[in-house]
Amino acid sequence: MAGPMAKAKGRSKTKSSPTKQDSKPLVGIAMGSQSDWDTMKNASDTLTQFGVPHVSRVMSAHRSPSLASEFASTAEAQGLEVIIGAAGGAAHLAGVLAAHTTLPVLGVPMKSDALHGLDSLLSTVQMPGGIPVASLAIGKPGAVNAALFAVSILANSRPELRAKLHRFRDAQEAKIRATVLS
Ligand code: RP5
Repeated sequence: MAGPMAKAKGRSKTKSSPTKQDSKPLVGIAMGSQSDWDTMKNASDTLTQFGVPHVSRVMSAHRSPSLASEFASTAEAQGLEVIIGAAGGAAHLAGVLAAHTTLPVLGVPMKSDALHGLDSLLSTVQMPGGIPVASLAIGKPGAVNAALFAVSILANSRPELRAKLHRFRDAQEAKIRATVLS
């Protein structure tokens, strides 16, 4: 199926990749609406950059609650190790996903029309004690950072992925050091 409805990407093509042996997705990217895909594609692209297999799905905590609970409650058995949950408005998707799994859930608040994402941020970050959601920044920076955070979690047991993260940071710093203002 095309688009974000069921999109598995990022399988390694190189022998040395830490994820070569993992044919199944390691990260699940869930978003509340297809309208979130423009933003969440940045998370998918970042995971692809690191060669991390992942799947992107649309599911809603309020429009398709059974799909969201089924996705989260079967995620571990499916081989997923991290879930990214993105939603806007009264953004309870990440919290609902976290309620159905003990896998780490990273929440990305979407920028909303009415309150520019402040509603999404507070809905995602203000989880009552007992069910954690790690919340990232609103919008694209949060989407990119959620993917980087997922990579860093996966890197705990994949040294080659850790090395890729170091190379990523080094390149980022080199770019800043090379910046010349005219
Ligand atoms: C949330 O409502 C979604 O995550 C999205 O950010 C927001 C608006 O959804 P649409 O009305 O564009 O489908 O559930």
